[in-house]
Amino acid sequence: MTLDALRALPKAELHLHIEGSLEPELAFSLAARNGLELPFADVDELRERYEFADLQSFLDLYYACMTVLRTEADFRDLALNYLERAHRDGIRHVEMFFDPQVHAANGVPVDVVMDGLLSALEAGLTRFGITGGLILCFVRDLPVASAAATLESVAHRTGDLLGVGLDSAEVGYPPSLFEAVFARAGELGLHRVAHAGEEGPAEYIVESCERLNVERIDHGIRAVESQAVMDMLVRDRIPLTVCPLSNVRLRAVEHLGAHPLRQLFDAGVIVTINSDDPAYFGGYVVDNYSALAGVDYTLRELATMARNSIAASFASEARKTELQ
Ligand code: ES4
Ligand code: ZN
Repeated sequence: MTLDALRALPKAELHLHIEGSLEPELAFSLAARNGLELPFADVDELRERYEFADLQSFLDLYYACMTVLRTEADFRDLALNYLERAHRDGIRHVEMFFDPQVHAANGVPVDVVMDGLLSALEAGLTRFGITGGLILCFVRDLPVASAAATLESVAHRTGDLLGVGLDSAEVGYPPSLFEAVFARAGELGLHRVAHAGEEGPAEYIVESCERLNVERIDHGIRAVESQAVMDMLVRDRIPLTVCPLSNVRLRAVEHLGAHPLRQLFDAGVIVTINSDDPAYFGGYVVDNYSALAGVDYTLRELATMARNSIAASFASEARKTELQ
């Protein structure tokens, strides 16, 4: 199966932390532009750190690199870089996560972040015809009150957001902590998604559905540990945004051949393929599709997952029809 065949499939990317698309070269050039020092000598030394033991060891590096993102132009350049790549890979629609609480801690107001990202999305639409939007993620290992305040700070501009999500360190931070915040997001007319069952237990997937009313689960791979959770995902048609290369790099899965995606797909769960943090995990969306082709997924199966990604997106029905 050729890369071109995989590129040609109309696809949506539904699980992308835009800060995770920060390549080392761009990180150093933004650091220089902003008069900041990164704690690495050069691009090669930074790349050498891309060896992770688990989610937390990745998050430590990810948050360190994010400190170079300071201005509206930084966020625009970051997202435009991603969109150019996405266009080459046949991505027609993208729903981008961002972490405003982390940027606020670096002194960057949420409006600056959103304006930069929205400006890139506008350019992506006119230049490449890529549709999409922003999903504001709450960092689950920060206080719930910080998440609530962040949501209120954007309540006047919910038209600039598709929805809210929940990310960062999972174990020990159950979804139920964020029940009131997600209820408020629902009142504001926002879509809701959450990372669950990446490193955390299958029970967090159920909790996200029942207490946070999420419409999709990000990762969700530990669902395979519970037949009841698998049955719920199939029955309620809850899509999963699976990130195969990410799971291998963060050692949630030993190797691609042992990835739970096969069980999920065969059981009839609506699965989609995504990159998560492509600069850090050795691949963008098409690299994920291609790696799966290398462990015996057929073009027909991969095409089903690509179609799932369009159907599971928050694009308008008219746009979905156009892309299917
Ligand atoms: C993340 Cl791979 C992953 N998991 C949870 N939170 C994240 N934030 C950025 N990448
Ligand atoms: Zn993620």
